[in-house]
Parts: sequence; C-alpha cells; structure tokens
Amino acid sequence: MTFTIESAQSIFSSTQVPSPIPATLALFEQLSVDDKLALLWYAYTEMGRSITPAAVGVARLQFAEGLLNQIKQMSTDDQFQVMRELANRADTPISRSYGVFSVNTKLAFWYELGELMKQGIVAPVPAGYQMSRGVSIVLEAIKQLDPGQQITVLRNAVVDMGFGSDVAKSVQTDAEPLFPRTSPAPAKIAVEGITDSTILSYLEALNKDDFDAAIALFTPDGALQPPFQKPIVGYEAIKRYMRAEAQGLNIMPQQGISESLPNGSKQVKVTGIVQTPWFGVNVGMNIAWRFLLNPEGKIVFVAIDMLASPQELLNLRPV
Ligand code: EQ3
Repeated sequence: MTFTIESAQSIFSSTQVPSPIPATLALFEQLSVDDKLALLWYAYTEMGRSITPAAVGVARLQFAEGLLNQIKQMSTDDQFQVMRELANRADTPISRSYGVFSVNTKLAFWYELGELMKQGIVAPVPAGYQMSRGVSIVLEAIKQLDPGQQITVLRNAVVDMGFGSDVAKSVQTDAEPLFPRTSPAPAKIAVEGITDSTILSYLEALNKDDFDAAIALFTPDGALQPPFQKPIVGYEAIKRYMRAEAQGLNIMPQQGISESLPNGSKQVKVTGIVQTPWFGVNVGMNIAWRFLLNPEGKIVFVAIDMLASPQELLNLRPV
C-alpha cells in the first residue's frame, strides 16, 4: 500500500483540536496597514521583553544592515512609508529586498527596528495615532493565546511582510550564522511510550542541528509539514527548510503513542515542548509530531502541529 500526502495528513486527525492561531491572523489581516503596524508594536512591547538579544547576533544583522542604514537616514514620514510598504507587501525596492531575506533575517531586521524605536531614532506609531476598535479586538484575541502561540502570531506576521516573501525562495540561508546554543540540548532522548529508533534519532538529530542525520531518516520523497504550512517534499527542500528554520531548537518531547498498521507501516504521535533560540527558556511551545513510517522504518511524512492548549499534550489516542 502506498500513501499519498493527503492520506498521511489525516493520521491522528481525531486527536487534533483546531488552533486559534489562523483565526487570530485572519483578524489581523483585516486591519488597515497603520493598525497592523500599531498592533504589532503594542503586542511586541508586551512579548518582546522576553526575546534573547544574543539570538539576533551581529553576524545575522549583516544581511539587514544595508536596509536598516537606509531607513535610519530617512525622515520620519519616509520611515513610516517604508514600514507601510513592507506590511502591504508592496512592489518597491526595499520591500523586494526584504522579501528575499530568510525568516531569521526578517525577525532580526524588525528586532533592530524595534530597538531603534525604543531609542527614538525611528518613531513607533504615527504621531496622533488613535487605537482603533479593530486593534483592541485583535490585541484582546492575542492576549487570550498562550505565550508559544503569541510568538507564532508575531512571527507569521513578520514573515509574511515584504514583496514576494516565500521561504522556498529566500537566498541567504546557506551563508547565515548558526544560532549559538546557550547550553547543549540533551543528546539522548527518552519519550514515554516510544522506543522506535527512527523517531528518537529524528528528535536527537534536531537537538544537535544535525540536519543531514535527520534527512537520512526520510524516504527520498518523504514530506515534512510545518505548523500552518503545506508539506515540504524531498531531501533537498526539507534540508533547506531545516537549515533556515530548525536551527538551535530545543526539543523536549514528553510522551507518544505508536500504532502498527496492517501493511507493516506505523503511525506515531509524540507531544512535548519546543523552545526557539529567539526566546530561549522564556517561552515553551506545546507541539505535536505526527509521523508516518514505512515498513522499513523510514519517515514518509511528519506533520508538526502547534497545539491549541497544554491539555492537548495528553491527547494521543485516536477516538
Ligand atoms: C518593531 C515592531 C514591534 C513594530 C512594528 O510596527 C512592526 C513589527 C513587525 C515590529 C517587530 C516585531 C518583532 C521584532 C517580532 C519578533 C518575533 C519573533 C522573534 C518571533 C519568533 C518566533 C519563533 C517561533 C514561533 C518558532 C517556532 C518554531 C517551531 C515550532 C519549530 C518547529 C519544527 C520542528 C519541531 C521540527 O521537528 C521540524 C522543523 C520545524 C522548524 C517545523
């Protein structure tokens, strides 16, 4: 029996609870551009405090330095104009340059702009800006989310800005510095309910940023589906994606369930906590991995889901 990506996507679907993140992002998308920028500012002043400045790093900022220098030299009006163009994904030279930044360079770029705003070099919100009802509604929706979900909303808003933003097209990934690990992640992993060596090796490889080892566990046409994204298919595409987005993650799986299927393949669900180097130990994200392994023990498909609540960590058994 062969699996299609569509059939693999539905494994353990009865254990899944809809996430509030897409609905919150949809509310955000409906705001006017000034409201979007203001909302991100208000949200960030709450959450940004827990960012680990070391994650940004001078080396990472080198890619964004040219744009940041241009912006620093502009009048306040022009600075707002650039920010509006980025948020509107306008087809302008600056918005195009931003569009090819990697995810982490985009985050570092806005982190640095935020610092310039705090120092008064760039103004945070237009003078006389009045918070609209829409902004307070979205802000309230964000406050209801857990911290891992809040940083996901912030991240997705930043990543979607700029013209032609598309992770697959981001060009600088290979040259980018690795995230420094403050303390080494555990090399050996124990997950209650899981003895499968492929699963344990996958999680251990990510904790070592050893993406070659992680890729070797997939079938050549295997697929990885990140939270709220389409599946990424094949060795090269997955490796490129991991290099861009999985660096420095701290993976702390807790429990799992493994079920053999009649044709010798296996479906496995693991839940646990993941920390991003951007927030370190300050924010833990509640995550599930849903794996489909072929009879040879290779990964045909893995979906990474952002859980709707910590209770979901225990939601393993299909009903
Ligand atoms: C300056 C300011 C505030 C004002 C202005 O008006 C507008 C903007 C945009 C501003 C700035 C905002 C800033 C600086 C926002 C920064 C946000 C950050 C740093 C967010 C970072 C979030 C990181 C997340 C959510 C990472 C999640 C990673 C996960 C879940 C990884 C999972 C994976 C696993 C577990 C695998 O097994 C495979 C790989 C994969 C990567 C999918």
